Amino acid sequence: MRLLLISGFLGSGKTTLLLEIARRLVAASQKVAIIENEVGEVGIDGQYLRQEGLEVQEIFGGCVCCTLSVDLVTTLKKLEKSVRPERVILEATGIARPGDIVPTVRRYASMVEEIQVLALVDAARYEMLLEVMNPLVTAQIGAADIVAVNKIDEVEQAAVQGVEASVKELNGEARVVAISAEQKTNLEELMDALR
Ligand SMILES: Nc1nc2c(ncn2[C@@H]2O[C@H](COP(=O)(O)OP(=O)(O)OP(=O)(O)O)[C@@H](O)[C@H]2O)c(=O)[nH]1
Ligand SMILES: [Mg+2]
Repeated sequence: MRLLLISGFLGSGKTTLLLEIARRLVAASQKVAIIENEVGEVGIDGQYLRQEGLEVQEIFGGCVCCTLSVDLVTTLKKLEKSVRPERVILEATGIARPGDIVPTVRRYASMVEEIQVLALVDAARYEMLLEVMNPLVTAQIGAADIVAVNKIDEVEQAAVQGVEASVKELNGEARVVAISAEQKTNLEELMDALR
């Protein structure tokens, strides 16, 4: 199985984007499973998504980047046995550092052949978050293979370019795509990066 890890600060649009990606993969005949990691209550309707052909597992009450890393490995193993998905999409909590999740998966979940890390940033709040939450935001961007600059429908084009430039300074290797998960803008380009 391939694992797509979606990180990004609280409210950056992770769930919205995850559902769009999952639906596109299912439409392309891939077997997809979702793992939702929430600190508090679960914000996704697993029952409803199962009707769409998406298997959903929930891990809540902590972060899979630290206290619940064992639960993540257990859940991946369980999925491999029961569903055998080609893709697993994991929504991390907003405070997760992907750099702490990837080594655990590599080491203890051998059925995961490939890990892609996607960091989502909210174009409208990027500058503010970079200032207030600098270590977390820079860690999320730094660990990403792909950075999606989201909510471009909310800001001017010049502001989007400013965010993209700043992201590229923090991570020169990552592919950067400007999107609107809600308005489904540029999602094809993003899907291309996930192929
Ligand atoms: N304008 C705009 N709003 C968006 C976009 N994507 C998501 N949102 C909105 O942003 C809010 C948060 O979206 P979620 O998908 O729940 O974000 P999240 O990162 O999963 O949030 P948490 O799991 O609580 O950290 C919701 O009100 C979405 O409708 C976008 O591209 N444009
Ligand atoms: Mg969410």
